[in-house]
Amino acid sequence: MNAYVEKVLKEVEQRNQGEALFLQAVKEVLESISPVIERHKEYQDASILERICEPERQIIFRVPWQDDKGAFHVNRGFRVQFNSALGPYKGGLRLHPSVNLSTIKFLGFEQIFKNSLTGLMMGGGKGGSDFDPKGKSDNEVMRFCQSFMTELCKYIDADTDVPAGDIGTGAREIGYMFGQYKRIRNVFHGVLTGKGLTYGGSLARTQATGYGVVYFCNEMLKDRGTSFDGKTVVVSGSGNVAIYAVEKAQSLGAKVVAMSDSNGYIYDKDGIDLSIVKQLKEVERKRIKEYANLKKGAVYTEGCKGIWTIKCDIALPCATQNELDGEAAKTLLKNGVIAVVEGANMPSTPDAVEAFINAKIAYAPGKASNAGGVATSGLEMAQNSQRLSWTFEEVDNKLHQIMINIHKNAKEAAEEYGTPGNMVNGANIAGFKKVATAMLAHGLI
Ligand code: NDP
Ligand code: 2IT
Repeated sequence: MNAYVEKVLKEVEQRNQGEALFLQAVKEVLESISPVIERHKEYQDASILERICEPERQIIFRVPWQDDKGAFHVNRGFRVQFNSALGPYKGGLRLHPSVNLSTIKFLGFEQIFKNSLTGLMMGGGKGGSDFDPKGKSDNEVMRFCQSFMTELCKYIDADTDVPAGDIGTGAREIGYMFGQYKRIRNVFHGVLTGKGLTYGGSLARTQATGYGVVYFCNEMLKDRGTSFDGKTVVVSGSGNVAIYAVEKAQSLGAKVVAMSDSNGYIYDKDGIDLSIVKQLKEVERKRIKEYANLKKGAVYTEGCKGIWTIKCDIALPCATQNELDGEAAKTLLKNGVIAVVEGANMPSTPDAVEAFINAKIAYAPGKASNAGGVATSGLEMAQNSQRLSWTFEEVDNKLHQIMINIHKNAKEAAEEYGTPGNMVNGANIAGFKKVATAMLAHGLI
């Protein structure tokens, strides 16, 4: 590693002690871009790395709310406005009990490079809370979302910072948050994306992340002279990203045999019936376990990590960070996996990533392959600014083209810097260069 990059990494580790996820994300990016720093002395002279690793602004706030029995609760809210070199801060809001500052900083940091890769004008940010929407009534979720937005609305705006969904934040939560923002600020504009279709949402945003993952994977398969047709696929998770990755993979002729949630996984040798999963997860908010009661021949196994022991050609991790470790990677490779393309953010541990790269399979990091979600959020912002709505086909075609471009740019950057086929390096380098160039142009800020 370049000496300046190493020095910055040490400083970042020193200043952010205990923030394991954030440090994992920073280390990967800095290692990848080391050869760029060697070639571009101007980045070091302008302390670009020190600046890019420090969020522009971090907001942490109290979120008090009342449950249905009248008891008081307090959660912690976060919004990390990481980098605005390319546009308004943009990134989702995660609602999950595991959320802390390190989680949000890792996601916000990744988002800078992901948003840059989309080619749209979006900076990087992320937010959320340690609130757990699971098991809460609609009214409890509404009161939480209203309280969360009562504070957050002071810091966001359609041209400043535009949050969206992520784990635990879907159409219901975005609706409550949008309502409260509009009520307090007395403006109706595209301050959030992932909105409902009746009040400014974009067609195809719901599908975008999952479809984008499959579009991206398809480009990698094409390069290797193959396709989804007839392939056996395993998709972890059963939320927004997982469901629409399965839908698109099936439409391209793949057989998806497994999905999961945080409790366990289902194996359906005949191919997953997605309509059952949608009903269970999108409508009834039930556990994936129920699938085995509804579909003959399907088997449920407790514990989600076992999903990677199922033999498959293509694995799409679409649940959460570090869900696929070195051991799981070894098992997948032993079973003959040809592609691992990430729908989640940082789902593979560093050991797993190394194993995939060494094995020279088609491996894509989330910041490239799941960028279709935020890209389509960017398209939602564009439609809101125009006060127009595009058709499903129009948005889907743009999404498809964006994924093709990201694949091409990451692939070319990997080649340019001497590591052909390494999409981790390619994505980090291509994403970084654009942000760094803009930061240089803006002077010392
Ligand atoms: P959802 O909340 O819709 O679904 C999350 C899924 O992952 C659920 O099946 C959930 O199971 C599972 N999951 C969550 N946490 C864990 C955990 N700790 N261990 C095992 N499984 C877990 O979220 P999304 O589908 O939106 O997000 C999935 C991933 O994709 C995340 O990494 C997110 O950051 C990323 N992403 C999302 C985008 C979007 O547009 N929504 C865009 C780009 C990336 P359970 O219900 O049991 O918790
Ligand atoms: O991780 C992500 O890119 C998202 N959760 C989507 C962010 C967005 O602004 O649509």
